[in-house]
Amino acid sequence: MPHFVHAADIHLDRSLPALLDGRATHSFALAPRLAFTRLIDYVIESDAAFLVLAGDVYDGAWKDVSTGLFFHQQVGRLRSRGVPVYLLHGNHDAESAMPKTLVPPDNVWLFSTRSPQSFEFEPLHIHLHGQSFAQADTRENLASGYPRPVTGCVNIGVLHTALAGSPPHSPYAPCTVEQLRGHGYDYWALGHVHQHKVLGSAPHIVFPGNLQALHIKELGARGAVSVPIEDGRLGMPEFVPLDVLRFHVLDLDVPAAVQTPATLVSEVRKAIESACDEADGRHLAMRVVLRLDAMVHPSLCRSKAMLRDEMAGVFAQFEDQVTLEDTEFHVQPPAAAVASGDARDAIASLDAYFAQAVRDPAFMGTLRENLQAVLSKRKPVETPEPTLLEQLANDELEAAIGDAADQLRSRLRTID
Ligand SMILES: [Mn+2]
Repeated sequence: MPHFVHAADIHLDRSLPALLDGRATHSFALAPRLAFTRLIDYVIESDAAFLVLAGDVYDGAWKDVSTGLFFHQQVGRLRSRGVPVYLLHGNHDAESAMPKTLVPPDNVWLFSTRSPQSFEFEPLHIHLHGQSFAQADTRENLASGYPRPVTGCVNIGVLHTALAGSPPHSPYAPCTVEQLRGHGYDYWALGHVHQHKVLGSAPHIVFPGNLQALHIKELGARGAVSVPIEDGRLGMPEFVPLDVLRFHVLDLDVPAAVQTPATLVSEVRKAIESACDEADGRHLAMRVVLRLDAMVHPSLCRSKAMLRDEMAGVFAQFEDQVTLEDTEFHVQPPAAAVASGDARDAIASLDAYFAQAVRDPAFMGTLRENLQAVLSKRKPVETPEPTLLEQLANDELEAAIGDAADQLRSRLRTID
């Protein structure tokens, strides 16, 4: 069955988080390019009639011309097969944001920035209407200027927009779903919002989401949308995952029975295995969130540096499937109210003492002075997490006092 493919927000050559750099084995830096190659493969293999790109194909000004050459190579694979590409520029690749460009291949139909422009995919009498961004910061309602639908034909509106506001996305080219619904088109091929969303079926109003997730806040599968064309009408859009790397948060509420690094590692290993089973063969960049309770897990809470090393140790075993993006700790401090008798008094007065200490300039001044003697003799050491001494040397006294308080609390608990 004939169909077309709608994608957006490819952000070619956006560098993925620094945390993932230097792990060349997984080519993270190339993930947006690899996903775009997959998109073109899909267009070819599924024999799509045409491809619509609804903005932010580029992440901004090219570092060098290789970004543009890559795009040409890929759409060139469609050119030789007679497949047109309808291309719209959004805020990231607005005319003003792109000091250098190349003349596009002749199968690419680029929507004008000056006024709405329409193209016809003649074999199926499908009309596409769109306007590219001249400036990144486009605040006018572009859709209101789009032409009326061509009667008796399928009409597709191509638009980069945040609709009536879609935080955290900037409120560009604002418009409402009601406005789009009332415009008379059959399909709105939207871009800008990175989460895949279908906002209606008559007409279809669709954000394909970004083709490749770019950071830990963009979880789950990413891809494009395939839209069937049946007897001069459009069928139900179908999401097609085309990403090469997925972000995942492994949020572990550590059970009370887990008391040693060995049992914790075994829990984490199981969680990694089940996440991999659901990843559809994609490499995962995973953030581990360990939720611990200082009362329940006193020995595990004693050293975050040790836990960090253990997490790195587990993930190293899954090198070809998973990469550790970061480890986060949420330690529930022992509340004074939960302790009993002397322990409760001791914890309560400890809490009061520490709370007062950080607010007392005289105390902090004396502490800083006394520490100078020790710190001036220390040799700097490289550790993934600042040690107490490093924190002190960096004048992070408050953080150091907080950590010291946590340690004292968990020790109070163990002698209880
Ligand atoms: Mn955008």
